[in-house]
Amino acid sequence: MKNAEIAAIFDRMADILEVLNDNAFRVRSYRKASEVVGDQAEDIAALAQSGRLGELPGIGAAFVEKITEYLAEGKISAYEQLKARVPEGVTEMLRVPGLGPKTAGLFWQKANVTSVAELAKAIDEGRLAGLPGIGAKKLENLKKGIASYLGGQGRELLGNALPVAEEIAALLAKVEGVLQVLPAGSLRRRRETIGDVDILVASDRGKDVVAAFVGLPMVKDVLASGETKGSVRVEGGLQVDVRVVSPDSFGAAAQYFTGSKAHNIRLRDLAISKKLKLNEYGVFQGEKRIAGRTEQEVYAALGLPWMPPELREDRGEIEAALEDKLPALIEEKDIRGDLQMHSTASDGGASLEEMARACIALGYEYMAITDHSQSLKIANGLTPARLREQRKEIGRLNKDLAPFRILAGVEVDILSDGSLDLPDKALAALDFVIASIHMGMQQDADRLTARMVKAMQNPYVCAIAHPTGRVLAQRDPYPLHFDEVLRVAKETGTALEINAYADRLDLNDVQARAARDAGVKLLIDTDAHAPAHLPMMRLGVATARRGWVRKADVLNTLPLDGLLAALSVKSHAQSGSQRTAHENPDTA
Ligand code: DGT
Ligand code: CA
Ligand code: CA
Ligand code: ZN
Repeated sequence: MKNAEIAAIFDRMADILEVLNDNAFRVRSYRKASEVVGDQAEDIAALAQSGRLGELPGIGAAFVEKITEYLAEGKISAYEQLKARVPEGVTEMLRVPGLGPKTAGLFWQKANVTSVAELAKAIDEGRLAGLPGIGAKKLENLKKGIASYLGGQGRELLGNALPVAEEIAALLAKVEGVLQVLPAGSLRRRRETIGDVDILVASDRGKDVVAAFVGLPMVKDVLASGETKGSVRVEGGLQVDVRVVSPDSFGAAAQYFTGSKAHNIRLRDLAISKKLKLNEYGVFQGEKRIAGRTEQEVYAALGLPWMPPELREDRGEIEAALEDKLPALIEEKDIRGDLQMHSTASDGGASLEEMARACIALGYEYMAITDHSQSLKIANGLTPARLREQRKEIGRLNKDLAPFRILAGVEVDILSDGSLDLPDKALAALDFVIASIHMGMQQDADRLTARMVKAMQNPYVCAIAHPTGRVLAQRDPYPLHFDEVLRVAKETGTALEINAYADRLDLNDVQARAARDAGVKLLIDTDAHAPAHLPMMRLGVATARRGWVRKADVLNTLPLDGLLAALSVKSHAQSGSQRTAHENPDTA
């Protein structure tokens, strides 16, 4: 169905006309046409075929011609001509939050600003102050808008978007006439960042649902409000779209609007190869709808099993499904403990006991406390003596909290030369050692990889924390020869962490999958610095699922004794082989 594409083009044409300061009626006619086409439940192509396009409100002969042209040629020449009249950078400026077409046109024509970069410069140089309607406050807001557009390109962290989406979904579920609510799009697929939130509602009372939605308390700006669609911005700038669909097509809409686009394109091709048609209203055989009410039904009509949204990226899931080889993904309930967190002993905000009680409240069987090591002075890292003190406290708490178990751990720094920040003797006394790089990240890939390899070769290092060091929207990953890291992790029996903290998610989905494929064991840990961070575990599990990770790939799904056995394998194996070598010098 081309409805959405055509609606988007008319909207962009209206934008460009407005930038060009064209007649306001003309601009409005394009906005109206965009809305009518976008809200149209029936396929525009079908309407065109039966000659009923002109019956749509606001769609006169000129629009009928443009739509017909698009359906036949895949483009609209009037749009191509309009685009040629405005520099591309000026149209791009419209994507800066808070910058509308009128203002963009003004900046272009009166100050010769033709890109986002030039806009930022012009504001800094004070060249825009004094233009009609442009006050200091407006410029201040534009600067913020530019920053948010450039950093993250306007995308929000999954960890921030998820609670907003869930709160809105819960409120919508209470609206009269609402039968089902589903946050779809990239959020349902649990991508690490979210462009906008797409929520689907099954109801026969579209207008009332949209009215209730745009009236919700967290709504800051209403961008659109129609018969079946509403679009708003909430506090913080996140855009949320709601679409209301009939219960008959809810499954098809869920499938379509969950995406990804790449996954959908593959499914559509599969449908075509079976002489079927797939769109957001259902699966059709000729005119007859053969599926649409549930996603299950839609996939089944295409000869596929239902598949978890996290897999829907066209990364081999369709091939796997056809061969009945989809992985059984890890689930949140499989997690039995959290093995990376900090307390007030280093840079955490809560005591060891508070963290432990919070873990118990989450239903965990164990946790590891992993405060920083001594070199990390800004984080008040622990010396061997302070670690010994902490172990006494752990012993006392373990008596009180049994059968819950606190593992004595540390997050030991990998120093610039690859040596560890604590002597082996201090590490040997602990239940769990996770090593990580916090300093010297500007080294080249050869040196960083060599440091990590050396750390993994230490028999007491159970795992590597946040292996690439990236922080979303703040810091790129440091360069590593990742294949070499995987090879040594596998060879030494060192686990790699999927750090679940919202702005880390490190390993990411693709790296987690590579690790799994290489047979490397994983851990999913929150790196919590307070009890409130512990629930971020779900973000790590989501990332693991996007990486096709199964329960058996993740060490902290094991019961306590299984975990302890797995953690000690490495030091035993290495001291074991040393012993063998010592007893049989010939084989050394
Ligand atoms: P985002 O918002 O950038 O994080 O990513 P999505 O995946 O939520 O993308 P969005 O919001 O543009 O669209 C929601 C879903 O709608 C998308 O995942 C798949 C579907 N969709 C959107 N545009 C197209 C399209 O042109 N073709 C097809 N087949 N599906 C589309
Ligand atoms: Ca989206
Ligand atoms: Ca969207
Ligand atoms: Zn760390």
